[in-house]
Amino acid sequence: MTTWLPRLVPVVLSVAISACSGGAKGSGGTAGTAGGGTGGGSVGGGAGAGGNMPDTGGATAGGGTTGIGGAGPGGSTGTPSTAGALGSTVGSLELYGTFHAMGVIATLPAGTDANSNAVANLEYRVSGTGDYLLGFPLTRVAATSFVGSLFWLTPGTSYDVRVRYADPDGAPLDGAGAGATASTRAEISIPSPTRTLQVSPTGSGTVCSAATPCPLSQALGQAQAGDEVLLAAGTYYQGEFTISASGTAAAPISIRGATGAILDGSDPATFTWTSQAGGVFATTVNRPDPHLVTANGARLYPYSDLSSLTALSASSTPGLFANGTALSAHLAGDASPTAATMAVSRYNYAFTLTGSFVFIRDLTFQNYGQGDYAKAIYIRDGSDNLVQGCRFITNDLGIGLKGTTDRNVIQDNEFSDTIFGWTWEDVKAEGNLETGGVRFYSPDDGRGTVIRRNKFHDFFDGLGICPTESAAVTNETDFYENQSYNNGDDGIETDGRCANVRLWSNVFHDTLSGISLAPVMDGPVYCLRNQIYLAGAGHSQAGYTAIPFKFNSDDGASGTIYLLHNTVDAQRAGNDGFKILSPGTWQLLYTRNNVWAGTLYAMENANPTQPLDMDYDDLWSNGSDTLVRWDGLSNTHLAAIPALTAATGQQSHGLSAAPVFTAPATADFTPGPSSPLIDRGIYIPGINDGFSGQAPDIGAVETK
Ligand SMILES: [Ca+2]
Ligand SMILES: [Ca+2]
Ligand SMILES: [Ca+2]
Repeated sequence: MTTWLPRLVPVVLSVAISACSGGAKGSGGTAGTAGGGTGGGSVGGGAGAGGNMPDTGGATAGGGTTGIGGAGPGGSTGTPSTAGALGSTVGSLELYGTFHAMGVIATLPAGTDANSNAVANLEYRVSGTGDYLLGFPLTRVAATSFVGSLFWLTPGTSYDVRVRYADPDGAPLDGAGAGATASTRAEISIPSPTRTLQVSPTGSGTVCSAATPCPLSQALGQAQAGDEVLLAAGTYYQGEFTISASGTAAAPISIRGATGAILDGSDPATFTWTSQAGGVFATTVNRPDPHLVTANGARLYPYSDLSSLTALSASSTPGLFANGTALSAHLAGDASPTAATMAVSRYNYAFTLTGSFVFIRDLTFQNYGQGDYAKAIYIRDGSDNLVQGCRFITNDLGIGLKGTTDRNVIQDNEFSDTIFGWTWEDVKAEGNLETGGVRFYSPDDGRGTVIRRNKFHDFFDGLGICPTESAAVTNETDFYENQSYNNGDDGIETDGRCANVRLWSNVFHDTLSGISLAPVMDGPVYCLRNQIYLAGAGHSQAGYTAIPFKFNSDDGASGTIYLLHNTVDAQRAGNDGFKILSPGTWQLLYTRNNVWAGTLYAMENANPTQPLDMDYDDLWSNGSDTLVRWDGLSNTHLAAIPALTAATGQQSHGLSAAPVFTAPATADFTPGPSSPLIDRGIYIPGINDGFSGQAPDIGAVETK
């Protein structure tokens, strides 16, 4: 899979950049020419957006360029700002760097922009190196508060950042701003341990050497900063370890598995199963409330009473009923559990981390599912921890985070369950199995979580990355280069308190919905260069179809959502490329340079009262109905882009053409040589700098 992560080249070409062409609509889809910048400039102007735009397009500050559109970049660098020094300093600026991004939070003194019509433009450079480049403008989130992000930064690098206000009311705010300098986060380095504590499943004593390994509990108790706890191969039927010690950046506490090291939350005891009426078998377990029981590796549906279990009332799904230590199971074909490989959860969790700089690597976690809120790893007020290279197989939850949890990194892991085949309604009725691989409990006031290069599959929701509540001003969560597939509801939920949350270059397939933003409270949330195909999967009795991006919610209002350079290819028959359902309210849904390829409609909008600003997208469907269906119009069926634009004001530079991907059947969504997507997008500063050819390509992948 091609991922697209342009790097800022800290060399600024001396290119003449014309000022933004104001609020005028750009010309016919050429989005700036390389090295010159003539087109575009159309994304401001508040088209259909009810004044919520972060940019107003027409405003210029001190002769410089503003707005999201405008001049094209020169060569492979970003576009230099031509605005010169800030007029004066106003307000304050907070920066928060992650590896490849940086949150920017700008605050004005109360009353500075009483009519709330100023915009906050963003400029940045590698510290001390030449001209400032244009970033993506900030989003107003309150009367005096703006939030934005820088993308594609280099880890461990200092950046000068400044916000420059453009206020149509002129002085004193217009041309003024604030600057600050901060570094992105350096990549994690894992130093060699100062001491290795060797552990085995049958270890004993306190020595913890290779010759005489100790129990896991002993090594964890001894571990201090710089130590590594090394688990030899084997299955550890253990759990509920709380690790309160902390390492340091230079000397973390490492907990690492040798190949074949498995932490298993199930009870290794052999249970005696007694046949009951109706194909049910019963036993007594050693610890009450085993929520998670598997038979031959497949999770049993947790029925709420014996009669439901006997009848297998959840779509005939094999199941369990637990009542204290009394456990009943009903397998397929009324088979006896004695003839199956059974796993009965005994532990609620493997590790709880309350400290910092604990690095957990290369371990398998399975069968943690006893009691309420079970999870394999619980990060509780712990920061700067790392979970890397681990395999999470059938736990109630892989990793849960709660409290003050800053800068935890979850990377290169695989999370899975076995419930993709269950019906949507049965999972909803059960109520506790929508968790997936990673979840933030509420409240989570931390910032800077990075979740990257993981796989999430065979869940209901792949994972969720926004807590319901957070006291932090922004989350600063990055989710990128992950894969989420075979999930019966959402590939990922960002539902909740979600401000400065960035999702890029992820792949979602064979899920019902791809990315759920329902709602994303406060915002902004950025979805960039994600690929969503074969949505509409799953097993719903109601016959739900694909919602590649989900906005509908009755749980509250979303902030501003940016969908830029995503590719949706429905592929599965009878599904839309883009679908807005009701109810739901949001500040603004802003889309540019996306492919919405459906097999029913390219796009449906069943919630037309909410503010949209959509342009430069490719709308395509090979279905037999019209291109677009849009509620609230005298003719809800629109056959082509001009009719859509005339009726709704959207997509005035939109494209409707078969995308001609290189090999969509094998998930290569690179535009083919004859693709109409090539050079058809609009330049967006801070987002698609460094494009090839004459302009950015529409969709997730830029041709080289
Ligand atoms: Ca003003
Ligand atoms: Ca969901
Ligand atoms: Ca191009």
